[in-house]
Amino acid sequence: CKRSNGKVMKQRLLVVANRLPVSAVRQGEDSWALEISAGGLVSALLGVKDVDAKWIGWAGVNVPDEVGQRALTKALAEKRCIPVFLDEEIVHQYYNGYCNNVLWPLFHYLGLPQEDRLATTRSFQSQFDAYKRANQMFADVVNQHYQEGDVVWCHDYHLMFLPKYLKEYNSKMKVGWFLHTPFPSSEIHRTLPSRSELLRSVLAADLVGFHTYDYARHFVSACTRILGLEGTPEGVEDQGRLTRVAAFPIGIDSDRFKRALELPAVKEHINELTQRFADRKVMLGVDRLDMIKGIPQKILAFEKFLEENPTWRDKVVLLQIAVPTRTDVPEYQKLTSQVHEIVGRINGRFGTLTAVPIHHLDRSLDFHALCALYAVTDVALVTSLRDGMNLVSYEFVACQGEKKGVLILSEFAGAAQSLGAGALLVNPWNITEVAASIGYALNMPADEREKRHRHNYAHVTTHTAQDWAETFVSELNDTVVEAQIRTRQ
Ligand code: ADQ
Repeated sequence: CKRSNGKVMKQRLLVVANRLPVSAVRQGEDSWALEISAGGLVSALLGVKDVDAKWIGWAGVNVPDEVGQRALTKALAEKRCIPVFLDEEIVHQYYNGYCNNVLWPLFHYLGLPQEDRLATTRSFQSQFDAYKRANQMFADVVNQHYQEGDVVWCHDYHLMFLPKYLKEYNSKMKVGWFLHTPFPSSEIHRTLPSRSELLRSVLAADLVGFHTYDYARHFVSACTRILGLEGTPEGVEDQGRLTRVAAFPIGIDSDRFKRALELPAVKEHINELTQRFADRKVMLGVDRLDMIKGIPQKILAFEKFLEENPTWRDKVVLLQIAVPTRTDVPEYQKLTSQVHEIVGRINGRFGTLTAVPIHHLDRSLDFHALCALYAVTDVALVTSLRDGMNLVSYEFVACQGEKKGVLILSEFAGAAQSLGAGALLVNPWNITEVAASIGYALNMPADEREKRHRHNYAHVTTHTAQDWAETFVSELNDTVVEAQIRTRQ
């Protein structure tokens, strides 16, 4: 808190992310319906004490006309949100192109785009240029709303140029950047044509944060190997200026889940599900339908388990809830058909006239339905091929106070570093190993389940999203910006 004219002022925080935490639907020429999405980041920041947060980002809609833009800006202001308007072409090149087709797969070790290599290579440059242009547009909006003393927290791989552009506007601005995905090994990062520019731009920040110590280490190695800078235990040094680099593992708002489980409607839903699956053990997968989530591998492992354990075939069911994302991208359409094909084959092979082993839903569930599902699950399967953290594993643990189910967790999810002692860790590529872990989990004695659950539950309920945000913001406040160092010298 700061004092101004005797009044205690809250620290102002500008949170900049590609997407605002709202969905906006146009109702008329100058009216908009807004719904705030209560995601992890929103509740994390609501819980941070003495901070007055504002959001800056794209509202997810194309608004070409000024009347619409003015009306949306006004409506968003009531939700403490400030829009960045991106046109369709920029969204195509920057968001679908450079962010989702280049950086996202690369940071998850899936390499640079393979198909149509020549065309892709030619469009690399235009996508990269659009990426920089979009970052500049975000920087312009931040700069318009920045007041002295504000701290600016930039989020994710969409905005790697933002720290550089902000510091160019104002070297005194306090800027933090946090990556929600993994940061890959420097050997992977160095394949990227724009590897150096991206690193240098991020280094303009005062504080750079990752989910795990490994990602932070990869980033520092990339800076030392690719840029020839010096890595120190504190971060990266360039000509006497230190960029602090550290791990800040995210968490969830575990109380929100606990409260939901107490609601009569949720309890009723839990009872219904318990009766519906009374004669079966319930296994659960909840993922965005994305290649990094390892959904085909998970389903194939379940098939192998059924193949090798005929006595379990009518005693277990896998509920796989997969929200479609990026549905206009051909790779994602292919993944959807692949998953449908495998599920169909397995249900045809092991189903009966009255029951199937896999229930696959291509959709999102509302929060209360999700909590009820987590609560009735015996074994959760999180088999991401790579995942920055993976909050589904945390959410499952938070809802298992009574049941004490087992978490099977990919060793390539950041969550493996925090929930590893309680979960059964697996290599998701090794279908034989995952199938064996399913068997182990389903047969696990109650005392072992209890012990493993206790470990994870203690972690999830004490390392919350609020703690994460508070730690990041307080560490950002503690960094000394370059401009201040210069004035002191
Ligand atoms: P995501 O890749 O989106 O996030 P994750 O951390 O698992 O992955 O979060 C997904 C969220 O969406 C969870 O809150 C989950 O409940 C919800 N969700 C998923 N499927 C759903 C469904 N079918 N219905 C309803 N809700 C569903 C990125 C990174 C992660 C990192 C987070 C936070 O990829 O690694 O953990 O950011 O930093």
